[in-house]
Amino acid sequence: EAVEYGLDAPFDVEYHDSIPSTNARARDLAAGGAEDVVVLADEQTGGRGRLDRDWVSPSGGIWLSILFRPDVPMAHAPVYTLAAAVAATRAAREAGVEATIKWPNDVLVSVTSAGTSSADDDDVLVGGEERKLVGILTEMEGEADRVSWVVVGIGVNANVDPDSLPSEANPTSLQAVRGETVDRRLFTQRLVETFDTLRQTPESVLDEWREYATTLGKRVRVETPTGVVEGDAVDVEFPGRLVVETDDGRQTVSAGDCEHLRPV
Ligand code: BTX
Repeated sequence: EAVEYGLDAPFDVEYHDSIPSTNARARDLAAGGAEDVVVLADEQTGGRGRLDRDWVSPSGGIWLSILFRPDVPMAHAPVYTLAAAVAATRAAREAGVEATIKWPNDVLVSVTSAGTSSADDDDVLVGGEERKLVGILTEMEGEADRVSWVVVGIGVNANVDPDSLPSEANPTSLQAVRGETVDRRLFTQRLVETFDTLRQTPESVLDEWREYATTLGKRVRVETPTGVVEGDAVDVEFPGRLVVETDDGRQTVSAGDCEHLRPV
């Protein structure tokens, strides 16, 4: 299976049939001095989401972490989360799945568009809902003026049964939406290739991000460690802050400070 994942991108590839977490493995590799590595797994037994939440990662998904060492200050690192969301969304759309981005790090599919390609799916009956296709977890270490390493973890529900994922998260998968399996090698190739381009031109990430975003133009309520920000989400600004027009004026929220965002 490892051979299946030879990537045509400037990264070494490390493939595991099963591993606790590709992010944890990539962090270990970073501590050992490695750079430009993609860690891939068919299954994770201890996958992690943000804020130490679990990420359920059965066999058939695309669970990967990209380790690299960009020459940027720590404060710029959130842009790589947005870059990963753009790369995953572009790859999903190429696979026929109309994915959209919910700030800061969720890639979703709305049931309506899912319904067109799997009309006999029960999911269609739910109506108007957005389901989670991809999760992204970015971790980093370094000094304020320069990161030492960044690990971008991307979890794509590829060929997995959404019923095997936590139902409260409203999960879906590429397979469920398409009604057939997706070529994981090809999807991974496109995803990593796009990410590789975007990481070199971070200033180009936001335009494509805005194109795919569902959050902009909506009224939102964002929970942060310092309180709730509620208002109209009007824009995203570098390196990933959401601009919210509140009753008390314009406020920005950093991607890392978002504990929960919901439309209101
Ligand atoms: P998050 O904190 O935004 O989302 C975590 C929440 O998503 C969980 O609390 C659960 O409700 C829900 N959830 C868990 N598993 C799934 C799933 N497979 N599909 C949909 N919803 C789910 C998102 O965190 C960041 C996830 C990053 C995962 C990648 S996979 C490769 C790398 N290794 C690793 O351990 N994490 C990253």
